[in-house]
Amino acid sequence: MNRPTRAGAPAPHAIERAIDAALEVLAHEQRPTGAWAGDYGGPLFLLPMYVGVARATGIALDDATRSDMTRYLLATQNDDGGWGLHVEAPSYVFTTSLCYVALRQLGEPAGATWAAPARAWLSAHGGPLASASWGKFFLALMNLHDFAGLDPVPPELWLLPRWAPMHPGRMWCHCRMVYLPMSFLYGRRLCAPADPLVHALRDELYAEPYAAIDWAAARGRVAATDSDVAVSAATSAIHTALRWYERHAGATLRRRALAFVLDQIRQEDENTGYICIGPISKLFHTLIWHSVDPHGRAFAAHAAQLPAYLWRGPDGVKMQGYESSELWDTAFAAQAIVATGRAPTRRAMVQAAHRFIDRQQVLADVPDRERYFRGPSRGGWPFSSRTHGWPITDCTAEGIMACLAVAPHVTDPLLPRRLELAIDLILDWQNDDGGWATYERTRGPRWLEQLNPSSCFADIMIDYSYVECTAACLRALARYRTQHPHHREREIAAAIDRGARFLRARQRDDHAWEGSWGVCFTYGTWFAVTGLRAAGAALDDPAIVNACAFLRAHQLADGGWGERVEGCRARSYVPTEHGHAVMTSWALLALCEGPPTADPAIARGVAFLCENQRADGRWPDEHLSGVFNKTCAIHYDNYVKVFPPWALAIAARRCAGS
Ligand code: LAN
Repeated sequence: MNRPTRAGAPAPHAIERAIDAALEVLAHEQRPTGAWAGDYGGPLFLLPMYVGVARATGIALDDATRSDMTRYLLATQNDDGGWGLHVEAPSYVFTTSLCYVALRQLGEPAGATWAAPARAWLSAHGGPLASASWGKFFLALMNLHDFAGLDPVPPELWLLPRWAPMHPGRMWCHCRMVYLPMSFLYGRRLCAPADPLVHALRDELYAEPYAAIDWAAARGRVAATDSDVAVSAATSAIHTALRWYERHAGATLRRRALAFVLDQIRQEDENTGYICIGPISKLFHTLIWHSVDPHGRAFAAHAAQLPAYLWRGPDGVKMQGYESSELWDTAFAAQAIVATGRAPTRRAMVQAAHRFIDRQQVLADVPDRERYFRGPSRGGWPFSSRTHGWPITDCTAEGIMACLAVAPHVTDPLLPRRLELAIDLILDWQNDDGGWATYERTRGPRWLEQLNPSSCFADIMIDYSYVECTAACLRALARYRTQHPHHREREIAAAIDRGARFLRARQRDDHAWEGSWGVCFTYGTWFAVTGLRAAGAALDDPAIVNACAFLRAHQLADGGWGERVEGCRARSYVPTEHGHAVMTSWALLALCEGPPTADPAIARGVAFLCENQRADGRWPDEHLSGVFNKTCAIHYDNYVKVFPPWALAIAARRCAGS
């Protein structure tokens, strides 16, 4: 494996065999629903929160689950004793504190062999008092940190007039849906009872006696390990003002604010079938309903949906970044199968995938949507399932493209009206800068990012236009109009033009595009190149030619491409030692959009993929290729199954000169 490759591409029949073997793997892994699902783990702050919430609410974890969670946490401990923000990251105080607490809550003794190095790492880095703010907040919920040491999150912010630039309704939906329940928990100072384990943990976590800790002095303290994003002077000033407010907050206004927030929470629960938009809000809502009404319907419904977020893998049980990635995975898989030219012989697989995608399209807006700060949903596709229901720009685009790609191969292609709904939503979502954001049009000013209090996640305050989302929407609009030229013809043409201009403006001086949701320049460049080409850029457009040259310059000696997640934070290309099948596939898919001259880089990339495929049709495990908010890597299990056959098929056609 990873031998330097010959100069030429493998023989055509060898490529065909590789594609067949990869499709056999996909066929084997398709679920009866028609979907592909996969491990969506990676971040290490989620499972400990799950364990803590289960304990605080009395949700029992069976023995097998406990031991598999323990196994996962132990397997992800770094050699220095700590835990990273994600499984490949150096240790953070945030996750080390939380993972330590979780292991103890799972029944591990303080004298276990993993525990002393963890405590030593923690105390050498300032202990929990130096954690990123979300870590302190969670410890406070567990009664392991005083609320006096937290930066205030007053629920009254939700009562600001809607036009206020700082109104939470203007924030990126993931940020506001984390701070929404946080403000309730903070407003009520909700925390778990101080049982014997809590007392023991207070002694284990802190250098000084818990009662003697100067919480006020430690406010705003963050270890260097947890400081990816500087907390600005403006944020500190606002925290000071909010602390003053906290001391004077009137009970009536607080009651009103808490009631407002709880109503928002209730509606989000109903809109998402108690899944919630993401893992943190899910856990916080569960805690809240347990405190509001432990015997009520809402808490029971939350408890029932909690395991949906767990993934059981060979490395143990983890909490995923979303309850599933099924729509996203299935939309890509469907497009990949069609791209290989094998849809006619894989009819059942394609038909089932299409049925799944068809069923996940959201067909109605959420009730009373403006009151709940929701945009339109009708016609969109979510990342996981229709039950979750939050539609996303690029998931909608991939949904459209998958449906268009499979249409000639299925008995019941998506109805034209349903495609129109999706296209209308995409048109509605375009930002003034010509780009597309993730879930909503950008609602807040850019300077709001200055108030990001997280210290370990970048770009969380507002929903920005992204290269990938924009490119995906361009591909979908362009592809749609070739097959349905008469629906909103002029608006589509104008949207494509503006989107293409946005992409061109985002090309960097080194001719790459920076990705935000995959690692990193390979991912961004693949999206941008295919988006621009779909928008009408010529094969020899300088933007395309230069981008291809950038990719060629980063091809590794083994013929593959590979980038490390560190490059996302550093905002520069950080190569891996050996090629990666996923990144090699993205690079190949981009290069195949370039000028049609014989390209030895493509031949070598194809050879890399063929040589590294195992006898069972799979490619070996590799570094995580997904990312969010610049710092946290996340695992897309199906990428390594879907992208290599897709890229091989496109590149093989290219090598054959067709
Ligand atoms: C996701 C998952 C899907 C992902 C894509 C659709 C792949 C992307 O193209 C757009 C952004 C999106 C929707 C996305 C955004 C950030 C998410 C929701 C996640 C990476 C999954 C988990 C992450 C979420 C923010 C985790 C919780 C942490 C916070 C900082 C709030």
